Amino acid sequence: MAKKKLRIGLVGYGFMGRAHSNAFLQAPRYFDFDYEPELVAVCGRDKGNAEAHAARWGYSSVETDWQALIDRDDIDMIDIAAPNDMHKDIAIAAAEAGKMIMCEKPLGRNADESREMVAAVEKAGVPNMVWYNYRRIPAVTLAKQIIDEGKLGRIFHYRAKFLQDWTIAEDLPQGGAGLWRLDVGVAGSGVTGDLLAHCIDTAMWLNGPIENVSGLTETFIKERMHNLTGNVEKVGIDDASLFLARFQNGSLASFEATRYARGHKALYTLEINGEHASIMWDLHDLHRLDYFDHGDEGRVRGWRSIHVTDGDQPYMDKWWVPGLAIGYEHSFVHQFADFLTGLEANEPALPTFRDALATDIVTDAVLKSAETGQWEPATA
Ligand code: SOE
Repeated sequence: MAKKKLRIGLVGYGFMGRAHSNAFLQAPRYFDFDYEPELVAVCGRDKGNAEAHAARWGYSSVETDWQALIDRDDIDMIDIAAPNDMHKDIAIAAAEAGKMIMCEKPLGRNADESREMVAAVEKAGVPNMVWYNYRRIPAVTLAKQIIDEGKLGRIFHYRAKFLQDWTIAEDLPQGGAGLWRLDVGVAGSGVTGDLLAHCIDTAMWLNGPIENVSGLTETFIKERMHNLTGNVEKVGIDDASLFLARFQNGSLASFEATRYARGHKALYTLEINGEHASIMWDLHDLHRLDYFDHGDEGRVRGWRSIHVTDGDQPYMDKWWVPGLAIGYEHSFVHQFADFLTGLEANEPALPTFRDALATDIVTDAVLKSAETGQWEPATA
């Protein structure tokens, strides 16, 4: 039977444009779908860069105006990999044009933007998903299976951190290509929306909704040269963000994200302690899940380091032979595979825009709490 085409229009050719393009190409090579992705157009402000991206990844055309991309009737799905300040307008216009949408995280620059985006996709009834890719690392998906099977029992603690060190230099400018994450107008916030958002998405997927939070943020470098204006300007983002939380299931949590942890490049770790068992995961060793089961015989009880590479472990039957690891880019491949599987089953693929809004509600609450010094509710 002839496959149905899924004609893709990508907005953005940066780091995430590459990660997504790779996923579009790789997923159908390793997974079986009724859909056949077709890379129809890439859109970016700089025509030369868009053409270079199109040539490298196999897009058949380029656009420099995202509205023109959306207006095309040879595109079914708009993939948003542009900076955060463009997510809302592109998503709403795409929804109004009846396109499916995949959007890079965070959904909006704040929960108000995300609410508008959720309303637009739900009104239009278009399939939608946000690229919170870490859910799709096989070891993290295995953690989800273990928790859902009740193996941890009652959960007491959730602990997560995401540590980087790339903005410590005082002379690093803010703004413009590659550095828009330091510009609050474009990014919305600093590490809260960029890094804690990942931790919160995974946490709520694994451990349910967060009830309230108490946050603490700091901007260590107060002024930076702005690449677009050439002026030294106030820095509006949070460089570090920590918060305590209480989940609706009664468990207590601590979260930390910073770009000032010298020596750490992308140390995303999570740990969950339950009544019967605990799990730990570390992005720097992403194919391993550490698991402690108190039910094991006492003499041999201890932390197991599960090498999540076997065919009966999540996603791994699609890759190599047992024992051979996969990496970061595969989390995007899996996410796109899940999107296509969702289309075929006529079921939403997670996280939807609505799920990602829940994350933005928590990040807003963290930022608010850091300002008020009070605990803040983190539910809609
Ligand atoms: C920031 O450095 C960043 O690239 C985030 O924007 C990504 O979402 C994260 O996965 C890795 O770090």
